[in-house]
Amino acid sequence: MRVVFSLGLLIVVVPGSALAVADRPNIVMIVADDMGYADAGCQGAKDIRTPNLDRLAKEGTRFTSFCVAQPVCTASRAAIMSGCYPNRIGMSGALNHTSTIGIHPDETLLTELLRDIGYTSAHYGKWHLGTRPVFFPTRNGFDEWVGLPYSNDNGPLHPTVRGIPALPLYAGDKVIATDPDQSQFTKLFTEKAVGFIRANHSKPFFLYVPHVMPHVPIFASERFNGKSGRGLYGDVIEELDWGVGEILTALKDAGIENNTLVLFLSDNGPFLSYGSHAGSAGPLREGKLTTFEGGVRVPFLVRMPGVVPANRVCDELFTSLDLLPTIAHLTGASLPKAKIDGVNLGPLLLGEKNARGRASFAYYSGSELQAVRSGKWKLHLPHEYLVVNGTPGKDGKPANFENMKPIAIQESGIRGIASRHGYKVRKMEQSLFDLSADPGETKDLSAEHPDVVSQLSALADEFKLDLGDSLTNAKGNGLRAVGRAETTANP
Ligand SMILES: [Ca+2]
Repeated sequence: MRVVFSLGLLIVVVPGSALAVADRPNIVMIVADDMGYADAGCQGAKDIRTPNLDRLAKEGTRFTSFCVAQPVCTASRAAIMSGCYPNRIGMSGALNHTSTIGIHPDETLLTELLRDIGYTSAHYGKWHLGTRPVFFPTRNGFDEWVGLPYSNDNGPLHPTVRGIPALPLYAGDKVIATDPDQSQFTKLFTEKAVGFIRANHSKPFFLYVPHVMPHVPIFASERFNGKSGRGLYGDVIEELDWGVGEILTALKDAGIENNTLVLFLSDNGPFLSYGSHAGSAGPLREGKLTTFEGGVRVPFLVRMPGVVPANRVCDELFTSLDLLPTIAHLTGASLPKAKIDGVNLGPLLLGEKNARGRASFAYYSGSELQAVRSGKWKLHLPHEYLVVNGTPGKDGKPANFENMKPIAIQESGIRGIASRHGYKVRKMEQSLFDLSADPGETKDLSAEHPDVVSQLSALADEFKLDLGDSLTNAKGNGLRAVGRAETTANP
């Protein structure tokens, strides 16, 4: 089944029937980078003003158990765009300027599905699914893009790694600036987004705005600098919130407010080692780079007036894997031919009676299966994880900065990340948490509920068979190839 919207009325259309292009809803997806679960007023922040995000929550639905697929940039974005667990399609971690891999050309991304039914699309912000032009957004269904191929600390501003080349800002395949003034990023991508809406409001479009901020190093423009109650980090969030407001105004001015699905999310939790320059996961445990809720559970706000229920808070499990099939359902797009992991949560999004969230979720970190969730239960399998090494850092420096030596080589793996970002490695034993009563994952209930442990262990075994697990040497029958660049020359 698929649905079309007209003047706020929901019409169910039988599969395969023609859908007038003009009736298809526009999609605006705004993604913050490393914003924490509690970094907006509607999410509990007391010292950051986010009237526009709060407005999205009021005029739409705020999902309180929305998880991204993995707690780090590239992996998370791969899932958003493909509907697949990132390890299924060979994507993990965060690509950098030396990376020669990227999203495989055979993977069908959300943009390509929408393009096939007549959508125009643009990308303004950070891509991170391949840092060579052969993998860029314009080779993956976008009509245009302006932004960074990888993270904004992947340049001379990195606090601990030396010898990284200048940060390139691209428009299409062309570098239009190197080491640009990062205080202008939020403004730039917002202005581009607004211009795109003005130019394309008469036909269906997909506007993807994966902001560079608030990933370190953080910057706010002059207008926002020093204005919030939480230092520069708060300023940066308030500017992002302004950008959301500009986009909402542009939609209203173009007369397409009621025919546009607006989604706001973060790609992973806060980079806690950076202390005063990091966000907050609120009541959730840990942050970015971990499979605790603080790493993967993020703000998720969705608005489409008259279609997505307003002023609703929904605690059903929703993940970034589900965005592709859910958006496909709303727009009438086809699904990719290859297997995906996302579930169509259209009925839940639209507030249909008794509609539920997804049944289960696998928490992978790279190729390690670290935890599984079913209903309210989350079982951690034994794994290593990162905790901030001592006092969190400040002013752009990670924890333990005074004891770090600048390094030239980016060592991979958990210890490499720990050494350059101020973390240390800890061991997690098998533990069972009731997320409905204990979202902070503090009380291990495995001794009280051996039956639940055994059910979730069986679920973990199913994931291992399909997607593998490097912790137990499970190979994974469903893993697909990673894209490899045609050239290893620098872009
Ligand atoms: Ca991120």
